Amino acid sequence: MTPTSSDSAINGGIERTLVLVKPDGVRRSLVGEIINRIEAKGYKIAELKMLSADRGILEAHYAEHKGKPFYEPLLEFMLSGPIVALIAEGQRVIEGFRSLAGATDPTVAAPGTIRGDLARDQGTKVVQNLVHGSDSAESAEREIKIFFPNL
Ligand code: DAT
Ligand code: MG
Repeated sequence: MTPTSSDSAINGGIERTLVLVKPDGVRRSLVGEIINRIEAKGYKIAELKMLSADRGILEAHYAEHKGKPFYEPLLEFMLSGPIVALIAEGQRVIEGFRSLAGATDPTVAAPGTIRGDLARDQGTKVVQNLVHGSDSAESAEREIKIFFPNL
């Protein structure tokens, strides 16, 4: 089909979201499974890296949770091993990845979701739920800058 000027409208509204595969996902060798679900849904992986986060990066990333009972356990957990940071891209990907990830609490996350299928309560102070996904356009912009400062 010959491209027409209307294609730019059809293909418009492309968003980017920050996804993290948390240390539990890397330890359990679920990086491929998680990336596969993002790609199978039709989103593009625009950037991808493995890193060991430092405390400063995590304090910036999780600033909204400072002072909550699970804040220190959350930082400790996120420091407990390497993570994978990626930018997923596509129309409504921010909302779409949150839907793929499922509810924060893996016990009640719907089957079919990453958390619902692959995670469960481990009896820890912080919920270990395999993935992070930005929750709004503002969060995505802020979080992408934290993990990909050179973009
Ligand atoms: P989400 O990751 O679904 O956006 P969030 O931003 O509210 O959830 O919390 C960040 C992480 O902190 C979450 O993935 C797991 C952990 N967490 C959240 N609420 C918690 C709670 N009540 N008890 C223990 N851990 C919690
Ligand atoms: Mg959140």
